[in-house]
Amino acid sequence: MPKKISHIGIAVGSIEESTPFYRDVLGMEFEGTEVVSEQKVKVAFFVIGDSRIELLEPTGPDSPVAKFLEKNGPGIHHIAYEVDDLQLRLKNLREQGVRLVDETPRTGAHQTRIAFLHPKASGGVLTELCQPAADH
Ligand code: CMX
Repeated sequence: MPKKISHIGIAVGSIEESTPFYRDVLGMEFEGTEVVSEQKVKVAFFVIGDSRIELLEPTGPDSPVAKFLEKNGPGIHHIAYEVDDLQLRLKNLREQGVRLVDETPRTGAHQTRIAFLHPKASGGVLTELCQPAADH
């Protein structure tokens, strides 16, 4: 069973311009930014209970988030569930014939191991599974 919602990813054109809404209007704690080069995004995290809101800004025109923004404009991009057995889950999902974006885990923000399920597998919601780094 997934342990919790790790974060909700929101695609934005500019983290700088979007930050005041989350930090100042909603009053959430800003945790910092990080470039996730493997995913071609810059991310910013805001703490909400035991979860996060993750703002996603593309770092180049070939970023999946750039494509999303072009097609849909800013908005909710994905939901990430925290798990502690990512490899095993991917194996089980493959065996169930679930359409995956990532067959094997990749590196996400904070050195987490992540894998995406295709939005067509879940009725249109891009789904991420994420396993925290061992020393997290
Ligand atoms: N949520 C829901 N549906 C989405 C979606 C999203 N975020 N992104 C794409 N789709 C849908 C599209 O609307 C399209 O549907 P239709 O065929 O009905 O029009 C379909 O999926 C294919 O989309 P596309 O625009 O043609 O884009 P691609 O197939 O090239 O890529 C996807 C889609 C999901 C495979 C790609 O975006 C991907 O690999 N995503 C995972 C990686 C990622 O998003 N990284 C950024 C975040 C990293 C992080 O959080 O660290």
